[in-house]
Amino acid sequence: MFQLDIVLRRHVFLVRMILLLVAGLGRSQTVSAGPVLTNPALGTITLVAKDASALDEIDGLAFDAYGNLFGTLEIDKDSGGNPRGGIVYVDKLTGTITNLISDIDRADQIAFDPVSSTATLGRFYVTSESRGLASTSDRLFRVEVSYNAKLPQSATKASVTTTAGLLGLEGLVVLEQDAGDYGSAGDIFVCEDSPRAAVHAIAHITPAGVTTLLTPNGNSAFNLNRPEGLAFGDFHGALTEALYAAETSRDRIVRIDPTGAISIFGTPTVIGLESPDNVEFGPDGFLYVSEDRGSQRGRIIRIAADGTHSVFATGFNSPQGLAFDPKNGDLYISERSSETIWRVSFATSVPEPSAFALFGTGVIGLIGYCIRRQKLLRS
Ligand SMILES: [Ca+2]
Ligand SMILES: [Ca+2]
Ligand SMILES: [Ca+2]
Ligand SMILES: [Ca+2]
Repeated sequence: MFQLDIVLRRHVFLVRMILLLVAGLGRSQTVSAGPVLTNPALGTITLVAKDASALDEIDGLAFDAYGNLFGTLEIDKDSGGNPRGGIVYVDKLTGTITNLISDIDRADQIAFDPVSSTATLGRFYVTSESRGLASTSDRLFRVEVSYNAKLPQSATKASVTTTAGLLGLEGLVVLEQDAGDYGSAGDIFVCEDSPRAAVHAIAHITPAGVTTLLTPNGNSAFNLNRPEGLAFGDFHGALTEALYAAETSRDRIVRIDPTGAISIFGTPTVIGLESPDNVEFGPDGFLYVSEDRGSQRGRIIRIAADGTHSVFATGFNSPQGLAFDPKNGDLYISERSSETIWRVSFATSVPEPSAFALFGTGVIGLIGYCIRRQKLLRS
């Protein structure tokens, strides 16, 4: 009887597998496969939220120090010229979307400002990729989020008046601490993905609005062609801190010195980098890059401190925003063309390009990252 039972179970199992396979083949014509990690051992990808209305034109992503997730909606003005873009709070556990601001024209990137935030008031900056004329207002916004029990309740916005006119702002960095010749804690960097031919500036802005253009600075060698994402970091101490921009029209990531001098970082052609959009430093010491390519051709690339580019994930529909959860290092990715947010949960040990790097940044780096974030939460 025991033998017969096993044989029967095997048959049932086989029939179920065949049915699942047939059902899967049938569905593959209509249901997209969704994004996948190039190396499945690195972790898992799960869906956080998908909402054609609430996540319309979802672009930038950012966390606050409490681990709350925020996103920007890069929506165009309505036919009457009224701005409709804005900021949403995304409950990362339930996927529930709460609209906090809905009158910023083409809100693009959002960054938490740990320097001026308090326990009850979170301060953020938001860029507007407005397509109007260069202006000293309504291009960069300061947003204040009120909390109740560490959860966002409501938000207000105010335009930062800059001393130079800016247009089509996209990339955004807020310095978490003093950074030598780059500036002081709380200073802001933005870049213009502007329609003004050959005048795509990267600007340094103080909290008071004093604006200095790093690029172009009178030397055409410093000109950029459509800089989009911006990140500031040091690959977990492997390099000196520097500013990095995704130069989308030239399919490359560039390093920008405090003087505005530009150098190409690594060799993007090895993996055929195309239309890089956002750049974000991960807790594992890599610089992550989203590729703004539709029809499931968008990839997430990551770059090691030595400049090596590798394909981290594939199958995205215009991936844009990237943000790492300060609580556990999970990576969140927005898909603008699918109004979707995905989460990558990393396996416990984060593989690194070399054994030395695994010890230096994979484990110790993660602990250091968590300690730094804990300090932020307490301050
Ligand atoms: Ca944009
Ligand atoms: Ca963008
Ligand atoms: Ca853009
Ligand atoms: Ca883009």
